[in-house]
Amino acid sequence: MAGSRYQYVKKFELPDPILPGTFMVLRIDGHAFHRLSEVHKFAKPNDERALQLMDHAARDVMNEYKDIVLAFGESDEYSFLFRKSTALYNRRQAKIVTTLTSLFTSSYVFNWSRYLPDTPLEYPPSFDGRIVVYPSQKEIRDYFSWRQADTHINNLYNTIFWALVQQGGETTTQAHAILRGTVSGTKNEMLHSRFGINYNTIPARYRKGSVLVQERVCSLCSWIFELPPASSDDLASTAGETPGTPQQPEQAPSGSSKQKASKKAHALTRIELHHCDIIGDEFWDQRPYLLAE
Ligand code: DGT
Ligand code: MG
Ligand code: MG
Ligand code: MG
Ligand code: MG
Repeated sequence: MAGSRYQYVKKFELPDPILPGTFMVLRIDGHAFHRLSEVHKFAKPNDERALQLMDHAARDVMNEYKDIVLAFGESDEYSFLFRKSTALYNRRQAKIVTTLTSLFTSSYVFNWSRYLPDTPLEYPPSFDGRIVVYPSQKEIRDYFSWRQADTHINNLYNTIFWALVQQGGETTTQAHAILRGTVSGTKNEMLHSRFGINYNTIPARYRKGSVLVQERVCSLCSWIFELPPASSDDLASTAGETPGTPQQPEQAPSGSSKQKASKKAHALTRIELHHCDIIGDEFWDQRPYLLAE
């Protein structure tokens, strides 16, 4: 079809491909969640409902985009790892970042009332998104180690900080002053001696963050454990954390026939939520497919 004389402006839209043969990580982070958490009175230091809502939104993204093999969440952020050879949207950067960040955001809003039923959403939350590419497995391991180490550092600080304020009667200024320059051993000891808290008994969700992983399930195992019949390659498991319901409703499988055809080649998978260590080798050694070519 011949275009109008205005069509030349289309040429100003430049391609923005992501380098082939590299690992892509998409990190989504809540915009100004300092304010969102204050306005909606999130529990300090950790609000389990808000964290579960984040997990739900991330799971929705993974159910829709099967090329995401792993996701890690903490606080108001989630990182998504794509399988190395993904051809999602021909690896167009803006298309991937905007579509997935938008889906995450709408799921967060859509499911808000399930997790915070007594807290009306006061204004529309938003998230930023960025893709970083990494050349090899080493950087991917280090990336996820970096995020999980961050979870630990922040959680330890926030736990002792809010114990000092909420139970110790310190002002926030005093609490900051008390903690200034302390190493983690001192913080652990202070938690124990002053508040009787053993850091290691704090829920793993807060200490380790959330790990959503596309686990491989063989069809024999799924038969033994009476999982749904293997008519689809993806069981789209949504083992639930929704308050009041043991299981989230099954997600509609993603649509295009192209995606369906490519799924045929995959093993049975289900998305599972863990709060486990991802810094050591064990997690990765058990799942070599996460970093496969
Ligand atoms: P940004 O990302 O530059 O737009 O700004 P913020 O305010 O989102 O800052 P960020 O992402 O560095 O820090 C996350 C904020 O979210 C931080 O102020 C604490 C808050 N937040 C996240 N999870 C929780 C929670 O479970 N409970 C409470 N009380 N606050 C939380
Ligand atoms: Mg930020
Ligand atoms: Mg933020
Ligand atoms: Mg953040
Ligand atoms: Mg369009």
